[in-house]
Amino acid sequence: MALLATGACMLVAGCASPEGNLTTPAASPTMTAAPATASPTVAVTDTPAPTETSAPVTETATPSPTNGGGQSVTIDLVAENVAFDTGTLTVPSGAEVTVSFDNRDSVPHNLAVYETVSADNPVFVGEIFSGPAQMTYTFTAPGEPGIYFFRCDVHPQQMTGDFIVE
Ligand SMILES: [Cu+2]
Repeated sequence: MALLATGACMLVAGCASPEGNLTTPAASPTMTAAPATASPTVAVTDTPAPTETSAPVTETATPSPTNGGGQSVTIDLVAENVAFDTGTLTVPSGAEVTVSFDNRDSVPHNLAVYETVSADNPVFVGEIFSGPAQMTYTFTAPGEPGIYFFRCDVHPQQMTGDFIVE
């Protein structure tokens, strides 16, 4: 059907192929029957506009201004065999943090949070106590999001982790 239409197109002036006729009518010498005004206005728009917006979308993670907004979180933390059961503690910024600390060792441990890994600027230093025993720590998370540092002050080499404030 399409072939027939294309053949008929040779005879009809101004007929444009639906596919976009690439054969320039004036160049073909066999098209003597075609009038001189054989549709030179067939706009071959085969230039795909490269409108790919591959720019990285800058995700502006707007931190919700809930600092000190009364958020509270409870974290279970276990110390056993001179190791914490997690290497990461995550809390919302400015939240009231409650840590249920379970020391299952007979040796003393604690939880202490600092601003940096060099144990600068303590955010919170929990009481050191021997187990097996449990203690509940409560403190307020820093208002500024970031990666802080926590450790056991008795075992600053073995018992460390990231204290992440979101
Ligand atoms: Cu310890």
